[in-house]
Amino acid sequence: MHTESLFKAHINQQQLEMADALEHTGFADCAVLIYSGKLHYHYADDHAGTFRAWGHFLRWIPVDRPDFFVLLRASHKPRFLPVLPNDYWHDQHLDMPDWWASSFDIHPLLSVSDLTQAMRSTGVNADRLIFLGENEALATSLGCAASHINPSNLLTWLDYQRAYKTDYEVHCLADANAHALRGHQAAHDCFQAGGDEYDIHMAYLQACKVLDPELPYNNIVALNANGAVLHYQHKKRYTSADSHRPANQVLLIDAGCRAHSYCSDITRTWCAPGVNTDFVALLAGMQTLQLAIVDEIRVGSSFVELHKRTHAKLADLLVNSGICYGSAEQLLAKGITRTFLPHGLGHLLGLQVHDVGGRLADPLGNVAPPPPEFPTLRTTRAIDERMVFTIEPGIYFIPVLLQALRSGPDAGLANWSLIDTLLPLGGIRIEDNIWVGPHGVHNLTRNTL
Ligand SMILES: [Mn+2]
Repeated sequence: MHTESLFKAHINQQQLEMADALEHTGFADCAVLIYSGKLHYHYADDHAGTFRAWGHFLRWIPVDRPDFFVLLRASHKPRFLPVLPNDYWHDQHLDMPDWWASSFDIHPLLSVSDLTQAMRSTGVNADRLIFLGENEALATSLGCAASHINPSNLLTWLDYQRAYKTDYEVHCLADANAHALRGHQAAHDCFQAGGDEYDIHMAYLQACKVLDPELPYNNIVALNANGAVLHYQHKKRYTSADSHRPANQVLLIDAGCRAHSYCSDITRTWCAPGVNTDFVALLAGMQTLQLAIVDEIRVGSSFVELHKRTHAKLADLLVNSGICYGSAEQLLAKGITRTFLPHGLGHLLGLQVHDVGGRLADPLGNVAPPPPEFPTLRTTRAIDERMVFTIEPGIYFIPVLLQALRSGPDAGLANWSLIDTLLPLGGIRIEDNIWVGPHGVHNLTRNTL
């Protein structure tokens, strides 16, 4: 289907969902003004940090810019109020292609202070106006009561619903995957050619034709032992004068892209030729495990159960690869798999890379906490049609966690000589983005729509 018709259907669906949300949260028939957000300047400076619009704004307007508003009223076309100042320091031009702009009534403003007048001309009564977004002072100046500024029950309801993607959103998420895969291919090639973390990161950006601030998150580009740092943040670079540069053995790269603000989140692990054969076999084992977990996804099954199944399979892998002794049951019972996989199996994915509502049991705000032994699991939702989430199992050799195992009562269950060989190689993670569609589970990272 054409993007314009997908987008129109998306906006129609958003209007129905907003009316439903207002009805259920005690705000029936209220108008809603959603603010994209403002720039945050550094202290005593005219430079601002990287801007990221509110997720609930981006679900309506696919442009990530500050000081934009969207006004939603029952039986009215949504109104888009972008502030486009007369500014000769920055380019304030806004491209508004028909495919999305035709879904809105567009009323540009010259300044945020023009909003009051613009709202007055809509005839919306301030008593019946809800404001969503930062800048509560602005909401107050429009006459909104405190109870109508970011009402938590409404935000929770919208957070919960955001897990259900429209066809337009899935289309964007698929594009974000295709886009990122070009970067992953270039990163792989740069790694095999001997590039350092900086070179690999730049190869990724260039292949995707993006700038750093446009990424959905800070790329994790980890060579060798750095792969065991779960959110490794550096891009280590060497000059030709550095004589102690280690050879590339393993690359763990966790990198995504955005398409109309929808994110992809993909991790691949690559070995250079000649890497320790136990590690190469472990990588093959993890690739098989990851695809097997994807195969187990069913509508109605619990993400928590899937996470537990991952640990059961990891226990088998630890035994079969000779990293641990004893039985898989024993490793699970003693929590030893958590030493090697301390993060959750995955998370909801959408306008934010760790999308909202992952632990909500229902739209009313009841929370489903993760099991106490898995506190880092980001989603506990029952898997449902229209959801998109990541599946990202891994196995890591993390010194601080291994030290605890080595000095504890279960040290005898681990093959320390093998672990010491694998420690300099960091770890493995394989991450794909999964859509639970009407015709079954679809891997957006491995298959085009
Ligand atoms: Mn992820």
